[in-house]
Amino acid sequence: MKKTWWKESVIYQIYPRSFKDSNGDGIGDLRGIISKLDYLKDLGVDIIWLSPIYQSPNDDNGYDISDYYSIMEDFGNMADFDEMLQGMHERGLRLVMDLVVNHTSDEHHWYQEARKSPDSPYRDYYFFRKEPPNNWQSIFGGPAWDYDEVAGEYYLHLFTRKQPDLNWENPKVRQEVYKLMRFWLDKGVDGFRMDVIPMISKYLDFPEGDFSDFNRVIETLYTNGPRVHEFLQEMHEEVLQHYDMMTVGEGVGIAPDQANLYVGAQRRELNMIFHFGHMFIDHGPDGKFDIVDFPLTEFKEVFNRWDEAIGEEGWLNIYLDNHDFPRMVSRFGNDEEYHEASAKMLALLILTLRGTPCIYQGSEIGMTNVAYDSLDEYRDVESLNAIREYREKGKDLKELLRILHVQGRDNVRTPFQWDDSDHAGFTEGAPWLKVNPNYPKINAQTERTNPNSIWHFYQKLLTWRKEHPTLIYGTYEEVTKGDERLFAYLRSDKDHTYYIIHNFTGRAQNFDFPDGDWALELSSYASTTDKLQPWEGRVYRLTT
Ligand code: TEU
Ligand code: CA
Repeated sequence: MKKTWWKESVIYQIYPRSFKDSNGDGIGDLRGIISKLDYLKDLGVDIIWLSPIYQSPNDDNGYDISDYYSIMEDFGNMADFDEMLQGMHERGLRLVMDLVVNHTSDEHHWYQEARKSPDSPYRDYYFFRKEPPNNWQSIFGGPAWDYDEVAGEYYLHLFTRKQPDLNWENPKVRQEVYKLMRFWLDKGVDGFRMDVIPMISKYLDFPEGDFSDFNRVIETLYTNGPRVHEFLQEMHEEVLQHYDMMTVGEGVGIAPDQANLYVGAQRRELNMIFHFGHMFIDHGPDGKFDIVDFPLTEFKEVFNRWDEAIGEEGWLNIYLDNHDFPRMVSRFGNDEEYHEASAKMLALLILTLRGTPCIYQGSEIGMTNVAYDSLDEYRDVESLNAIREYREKGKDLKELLRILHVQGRDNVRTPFQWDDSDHAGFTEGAPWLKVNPNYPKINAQTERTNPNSIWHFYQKLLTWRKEHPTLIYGTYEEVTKGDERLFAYLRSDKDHTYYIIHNFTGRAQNFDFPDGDWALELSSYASTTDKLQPWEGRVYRLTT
């Protein structure tokens, strides 16, 4: 397998709005990020993925772009951007930008022009129809076809009404995308995280969807359209191959057996994707707000299945949360009694599975979900749409509040908890989204003072991983199949074999070793016992 920097690196995702505010307006910004570059370097990550910072009316916090060539005013300006990029490069950090090109904002001038007349040269940049051709639903609720008064026609939006889908069939659209990519790459950015990239090619016969299973519709009708690979190969040919860069696709809707069509090294498309196997794992037929239980075995099978499907041909991005999904310690660990233990164990998990890990901001200090006591505190458009829908249909709003405590995207968007001062040291003003009230206990300052903290465990693991290439290129094999308590696997290459074991329960557990002699390499606990302690993770090295 070919060795490259993007396989050996660890990514850290910044959600700029919530990272650090520098000017007291309550909104995180680029100068805030600049002030924290030493923090990131010290932690030991290699690549920063920045959620969108382009000009946007913020219907979906920047995932609705109105100008790809300028910086959102809330975040600063191009000079701040250049300084930030330079500051990263000086520290040996790379920058990956979010590329959101399945849709634009309806305030983008392409859409503004398009809606004016059927004869506009921009009309074909989007999908307009006299009547909705099918029953498609928006991923954020309501119909995916909405009537535009000015256009006098319906237009397609798979996300909010203010996010019209671009028509990639039009070669001009594709050239516009390649052009904006070159603009940022020529500035020196090191890659792109591609938002909903499997959605760019549409089924032009627009088949009806069976919405008794929403995720199924996403997988079969909204993604992996007939020309998606052709488009990505063209993008590779025109742009990607000309730069030393990395690409990671948001792999929504991609099934394991389709993965290498996107990331197989011979395909000349993307370097890696992140899949949704474990993100959709607790979604019932009605989607994410229809929460269902899942056993540990199913969680493990997701990783096994994907690792096997990728094999030696492609590459994966490994993550347990991001700006769209609940906090990993709240969702897959225990954010109460075993907060510290489970946060550390999950850190060990993401840093030892096979693939390029991505740490979402705040995981390194064990930030948790938030449970606002009122629906009025929510800001995310997906939650706001759900609240409106529940109101309209007379459904139980208390129940919705409970659901949002578990699944709402604002769980991960609360301001970063820097210290125990007002608003967690995120801002001098009033934060755009209320800080999690647990900040006096959970914050970066406390974490950095305590040598046994979650933060220091991340720091230690990040160094350790770099020194052990087996963790990067070695094979992966789960060895606790069928076990509902433990998740253990072997990582090996011709030089070394590691046995990595995680206790996914709040009780001490006995465990077995595979054949051979094993020496303890590290534990997520300060000291070990015969049994695995609650939510303990360990690494053993084969010595014979
Ligand atoms: O997400 C796309 C996506 O399909 C899901 O992650 C979706 O947001 C989630 O399941 C809904 O709960 C990307 C971005 O990551 C997200 O923030 C944007 O809102 C979305 O695309 C539209 O650009
Ligand atoms: Ca600000």
